[in-house]
Amino acid sequence: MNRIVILGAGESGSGAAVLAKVKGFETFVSDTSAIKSRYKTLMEKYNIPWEEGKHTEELILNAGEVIKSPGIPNESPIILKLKEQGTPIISEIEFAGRYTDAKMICITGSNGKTTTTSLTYHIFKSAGLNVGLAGNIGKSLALQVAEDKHDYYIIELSSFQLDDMYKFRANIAVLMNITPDHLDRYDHNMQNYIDSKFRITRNQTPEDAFVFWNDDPIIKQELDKHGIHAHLYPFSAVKEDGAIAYAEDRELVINEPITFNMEQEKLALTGTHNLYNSLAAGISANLAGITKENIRKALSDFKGVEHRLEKVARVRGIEFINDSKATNVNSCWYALQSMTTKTVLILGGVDKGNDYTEIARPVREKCRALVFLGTDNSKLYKFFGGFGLPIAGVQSMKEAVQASYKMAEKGDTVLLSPCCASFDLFRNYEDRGDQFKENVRAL
Ligand code: UMA
Ligand code: ADP
Repeated sequence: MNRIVILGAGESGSGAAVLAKVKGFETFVSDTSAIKSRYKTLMEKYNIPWEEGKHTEELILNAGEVIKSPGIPNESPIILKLKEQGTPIISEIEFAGRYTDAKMICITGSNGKTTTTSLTYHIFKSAGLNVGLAGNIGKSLALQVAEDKHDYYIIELSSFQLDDMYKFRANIAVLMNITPDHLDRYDHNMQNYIDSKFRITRNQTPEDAFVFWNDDPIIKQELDKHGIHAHLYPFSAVKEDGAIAYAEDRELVINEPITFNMEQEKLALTGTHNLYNSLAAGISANLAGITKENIRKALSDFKGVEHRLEKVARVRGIEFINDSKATNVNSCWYALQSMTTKTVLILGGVDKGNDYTEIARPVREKCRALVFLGTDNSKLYKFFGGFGLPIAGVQSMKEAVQASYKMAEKGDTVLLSPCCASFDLFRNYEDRGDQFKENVRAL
């Protein structure tokens, strides 16, 4: 048990390594690719041995426990070998949870995680609390537990991170929604993905809180199947049975644990999906005892998150919006839902088994034209080809921006909300969004 091996030396692995080392474990890190220099520097600072370009079995199979980076699939040969010999495999978050008494506010869901996590963090931070931001948002929890020490952590959790969590307990667990995503990692079985999301409620006690969207059909159907002990805080866009928070008469209302209300118009984030995000963040802050004044102020002065319905510029009366983070169909549905003008939609990329039926109606109702941006646009042509809309098929962001600009009319919006991953033409969704912004600014 005294030897801990960490697989993957990215953000989570390097942070876990530092924590393992400072807690006195014999620590070893192994990565199949070249390790980024900032993570090498961090490990060297703590004298942690590592290897790159391979997973050497003799150095890994003798571990008492293995911490696996979330990007490593369960089917990878080294993981299969470790499982076969019964070595416990945990996530960085599980490991970090053992070494802190801080209050854990954990946020998961298929969409809205990063926005809700950032907004919740903003409220806690603005209220003057000693709070850390961690998890799938890009910051290792383990490193903060080793180096920073906070009283609260606002943690974004992906299903991959939840998969390797066993004893971790969220004081406040937030489940935004469940729609198909990452099914390639779940044997194309939706139930596996759903079970993974519900792991956020594991180990919760009646003193803990489970905050969730009351109108999500999957959450509704699954709620009774997971032995949840936490106190329930369901929210909805409208006042309805069961919901303790909602919008009513242009006000955002939270009834528990302390009554709270504010004018909906004052919310920094707009659109129905962002109402959900504001409700979830508001409930969590309310549960933590943050004053109404502080919650109101922070919900209204939040600056938003890059690449999520981000206004880029208005060029000759055409508004350009960057929603590059919309990497699945459901998030694009919400983006279209919040459009108030005719829209030229740019979509496409690496399709994760998408079913575009969900956005057929808003596309017919709101779109003036479509731009398909991907190395293989055939599935998009097949689905949308008969809609009677002008279509441009392109293979670079420059062409996409130019084609959309040409097809849009004054007063329209050009929306990049791709429904797909970005890896065919871009490094990642940030690169895709950045290239969009550069090309818009160059018009
Ligand atoms: N690797 C191996 N062996 C393998 C496969 C990969 O050693 O068989 C190595 C890679 O070479 C790489 C390292 O593992 O160096 C990367 O691990 P990782 O992909 O798990 O990435 P981290 O840098 O540790 O970042 C992870 C999350 N990444 C993923 O889940 C893919 C980050 O979420 C998260 O911010 C970070 O931990 C801290 O918690 C990113 C993400 O894309 C933002 N998440 C997905 C999403 O939001 O859709 C789930
Ligand atoms: P995640 O971290 O879960 O990917 P983000 O907050 O980054 O979520 O938002 C990703 C995209 O999902 C945004 O571009 C937006 O269009 C959409 N979105 C945001 N919040 C929600 C929500 N509560 N429900 C559905 N879609 C949402």
